[in-house]
Amino acid sequence: MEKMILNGEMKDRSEIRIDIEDRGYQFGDGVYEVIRIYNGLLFAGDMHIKRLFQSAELISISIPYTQEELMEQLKRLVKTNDLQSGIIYLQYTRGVSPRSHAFPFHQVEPVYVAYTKEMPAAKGEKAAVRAVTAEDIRWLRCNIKSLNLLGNILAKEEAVKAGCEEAIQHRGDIVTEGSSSNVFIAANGAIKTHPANNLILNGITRQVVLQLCGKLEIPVQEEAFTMEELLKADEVFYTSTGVEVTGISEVDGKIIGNGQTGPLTQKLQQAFCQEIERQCGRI
Ligand code: DCS
Repeated sequence: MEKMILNGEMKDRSEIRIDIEDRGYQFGDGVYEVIRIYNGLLFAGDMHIKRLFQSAELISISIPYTQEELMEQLKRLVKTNDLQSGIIYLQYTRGVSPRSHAFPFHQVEPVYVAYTKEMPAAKGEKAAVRAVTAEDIRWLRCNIKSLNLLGNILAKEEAVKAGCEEAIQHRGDIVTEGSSSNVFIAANGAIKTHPANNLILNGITRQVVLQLCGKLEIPVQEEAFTMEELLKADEVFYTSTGVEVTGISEVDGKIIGNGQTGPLTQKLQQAFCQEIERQCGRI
């Protein structure tokens, strides 16, 4: 039986009860992370845990562990569940308190849940996918990995309705990010992606890809780009813990490049695979 963590304790799913007045349930008042596991090891685990602490701090939730303690718990969970390939999902909510918008008057303990899910590691070449564009209707603190995902969900639904994999969001003319991913373009041998400010989530995969661009000496600009640049780009790709580095073949029906994963994207996919291998061993 797979175990989960509730507030630091390992439990069976059937033992876990979440209160109706958990502020995560009623308000989406909490933060989360999704961490990939390859060969039973956390990929970029430190970066994810650091971001979790940052997100929590930005909404004044205090996590009662050190980053090292939390990491040890997650490693133990993966080991207990004998997970080789998959993800850890974890979330922290502000806790349980009678429903009222204001923070609980009396200090309450945050509620922390973590569980694992199997997901096969993609082997071999990944096919490029189709995307649509969608107006970015989210709030102005997208740098916080908040449980509040309504804007993201509505954008993803636009993609699903169009038979596409992802929705590329834009504020007016400026491309921000995917509904659950970061978006990059390549034009004239250089790469562009939205700067890590309050308008996007600074993806861990994004950060790894930027480091890899540095190593490979691929020119990269963390600079906002327009819808026109997106549609005219030589290559478009998107990144996340789930999709890793994946090419985009078509945006709103317009073919990008030759409609297949472009050469710079391929180069980064290979480098990303090597980075997985470096951290977690061969997959
Ligand atoms: N932008 C948004 C809005 C996201 O939700 C995510 C990840 C990313 C970017 C990419 O971040 P990572 O590279 O750190 O994954 N979303 C997670 C999610 O909700 N499921 O899987 C990943």
